[in-house]
Amino acid sequence: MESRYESARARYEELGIDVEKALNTLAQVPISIHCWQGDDVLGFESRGEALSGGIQTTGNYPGRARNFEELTADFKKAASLIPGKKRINLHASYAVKEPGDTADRDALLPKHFEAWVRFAKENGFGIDFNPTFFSHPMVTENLTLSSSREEVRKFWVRHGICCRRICAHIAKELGSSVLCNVWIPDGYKDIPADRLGPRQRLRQSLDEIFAEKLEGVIDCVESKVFGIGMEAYTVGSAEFYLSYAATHPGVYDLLDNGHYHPTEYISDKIPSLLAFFDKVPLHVTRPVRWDSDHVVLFEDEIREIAKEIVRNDALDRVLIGLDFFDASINRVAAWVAGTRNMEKALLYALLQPAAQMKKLQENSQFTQLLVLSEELKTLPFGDIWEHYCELQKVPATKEWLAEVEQYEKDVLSQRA
Ligand code: RNT
Ligand code: ZN
Repeated sequence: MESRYESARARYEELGIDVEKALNTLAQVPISIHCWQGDDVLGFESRGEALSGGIQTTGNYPGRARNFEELTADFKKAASLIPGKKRINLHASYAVKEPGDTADRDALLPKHFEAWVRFAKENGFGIDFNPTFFSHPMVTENLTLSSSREEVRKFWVRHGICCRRICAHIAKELGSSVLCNVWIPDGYKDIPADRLGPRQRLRQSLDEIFAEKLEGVIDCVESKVFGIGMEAYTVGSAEFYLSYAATHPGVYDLLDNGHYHPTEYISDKIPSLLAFFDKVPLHVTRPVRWDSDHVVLFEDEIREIAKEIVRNDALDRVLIGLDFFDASINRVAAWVAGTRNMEKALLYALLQPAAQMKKLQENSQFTQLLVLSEELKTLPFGDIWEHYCELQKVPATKEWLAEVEQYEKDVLSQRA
């Protein structure tokens, strides 16, 4: 193995690529792993409600985590098979409440996330956060912050406000900023009579939510092209949120690569935003037809996204988070596969002769650029990746799956 790594390294070094530096850089990049892959986005509220809000998990694979203990155990198992630095991305619906605590979404407090903070501290994870504007009876006709019913709108504004305070608290506890991402499902199935009104109300609601200045909270808003069942109109569209972020310093525009028209790519949007914003948060996922949330694979667009982050020297400005949920396969394996693929894509990007390629473009040497780009695709990348995994003390190859299968046998299959 060592010799395969050495010979692969030599191939990259012929192109002027510093492989050791790439490995060291990658080891410092945090990936924010979404907690919701572990339980089909259901959360701990157990009001017997199904997932709603234009998002859907398909499948009924056995062994879903049903509570904090199970979800954190599964997350830890997954994390042990993934190289690199990790953060855990939470949703407000994963509040951990004492029996009898009836605090609704608009009354959540830092104490409801103490268990998560402890878990993060014990394992050296950072935390990111999402208010949960779906799967709740106060989502009326698929509307939250844009509702014309003032009691509904106000309820969700209060939810946003208490979530930001929770984020500030977590940030202080961990000594690391918390990304607070607002995504709402609001939209209409068919052609609306009024497209502007809901957007004006959403703007007003966001202003109310973000009014309080808080230390350690990085606010962002996430657009979408359409939700399932809300095909005609989405209040929080790309233009809406980009305009909002551009006019509200401290609020960032989160790009989810499952949320655009199929010929639009966020790999091209990242550098556009980098020209104007100091931070660009991401939800990396894989869209397939109408679904926006398949497990991330090591495919072209993921590599292109990673390339834009690395080549623009933006590893500390682009906040990489994942967002997929698959209930048709082993959920722990889905976490591991998707996150390892993000890591892989970053490594792949770090192993490109970026300066040389930029030069070729600037000198209009497009033939050379094309040939070099193709050459890179067949270099012995796998040997470097396996070496990185070994350095990180995680399985280098698909042998990680055997560990997940064992875990399934010992733990997941015991869940009734
Ligand atoms: C939905 C958005 C949103 C959710 C999570 C659960 O389309 O992508 O980010 O997936 O908040
Ligand atoms: Zn998302």
